[in-house]
Amino acid sequence: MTDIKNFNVGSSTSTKKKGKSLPPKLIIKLGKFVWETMWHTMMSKIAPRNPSGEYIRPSSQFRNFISAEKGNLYPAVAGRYHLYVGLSCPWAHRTLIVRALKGLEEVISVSVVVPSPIAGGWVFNQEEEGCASLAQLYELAQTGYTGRATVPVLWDKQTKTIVNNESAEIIVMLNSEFNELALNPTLNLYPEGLKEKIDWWNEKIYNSVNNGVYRCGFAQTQEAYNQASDELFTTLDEIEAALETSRYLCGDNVTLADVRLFTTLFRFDVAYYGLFKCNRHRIQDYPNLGGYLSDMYQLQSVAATCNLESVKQDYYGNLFPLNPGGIIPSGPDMTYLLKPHARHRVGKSADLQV
Ligand SMILES: N[C@@H](CCC(=O)N[C@@H](CS)C(=O)NCC(=O)O)C(=O)O
Repeated sequence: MTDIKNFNVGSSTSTKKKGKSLPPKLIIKLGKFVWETMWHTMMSKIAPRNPSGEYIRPSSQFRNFISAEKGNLYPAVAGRYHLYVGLSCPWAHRTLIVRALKGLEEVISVSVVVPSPIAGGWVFNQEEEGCASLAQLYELAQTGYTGRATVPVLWDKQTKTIVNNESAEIIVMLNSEFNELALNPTLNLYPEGLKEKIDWWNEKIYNSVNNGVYRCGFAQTQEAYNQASDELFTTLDEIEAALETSRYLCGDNVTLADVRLFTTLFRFDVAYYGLFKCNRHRIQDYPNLGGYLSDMYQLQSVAATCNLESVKQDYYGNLFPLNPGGIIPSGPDMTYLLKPHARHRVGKSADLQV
């Protein structure tokens, strides 16, 4: 606790200019009022809320599809499409993983954007399409665009527009539409026979885990936080139980449901546990979830898409209202990601196993 006397705000020990300084109680009251007002104003900019203080994520606005079928408006061809991603972003990370697993590195190019506290959004390291920031790229795609300039963006270099900016849809396209060009065309992360189960997990995990951690971190009332935190840890318990007998969410092979869960789990102990107050348990404290996270991390080419330093820097360094001092924590120790995980005991070796 800070010693209020050090501020010389008119405590009884102060001998200077009696009557000119404010009493400590008033200073605290005033400071609290100003900070709370500012905090809610800033939070409403980064995190839209409903009247109960719950975080409401805006929906993505570009929803076109690339198709393997010739003659389509956006045909699957090599070299035409580009992905814009931020390394700290869990949604963008999904697209990098599916691109890597399918072997599409030579087919779809990538640029990494970085957060700029000055610009208040993502910017490019060097100009792209004549733009300095992602917001300008959105404007180029749609004049007068008023939504958020989010990553990932699937960009069409030919028509200079955004095909799609919804990660859940981009990964479906990358999985199925580029098989004629992919190095790993037989890998199917969304097989027909498992679609129902994958969709079931996706819906549950999106609300309470993927978006759930944001609902905790961006909650603006205690009730909204309590609700989000309860839902988050109830679902994590449910996943922990399912992973007792199943190597991955839907059996022995990795699916899109695992990719979507993984990018949140990977950031959990590093960012969400502390900054977003998701601190009932760490992922490494769950025997099955902890092992599952290491298992996914160690899959061929997944680790190369992961960047813990960017996660830490971007979350702690750029979400000012949640961390006004901007101090980046030194921990936690994440070496467990590289350790043997013993997940083989619950399922035979998967098709992606190294
Ligand atoms: N629904 C989108 C969400 C993407 C998203 O929220 N991305 C964040 C980064 S983690 C972003 O770019 N935020 C910038 C902003 O809101 O201004 C998806 O899954 O693709």
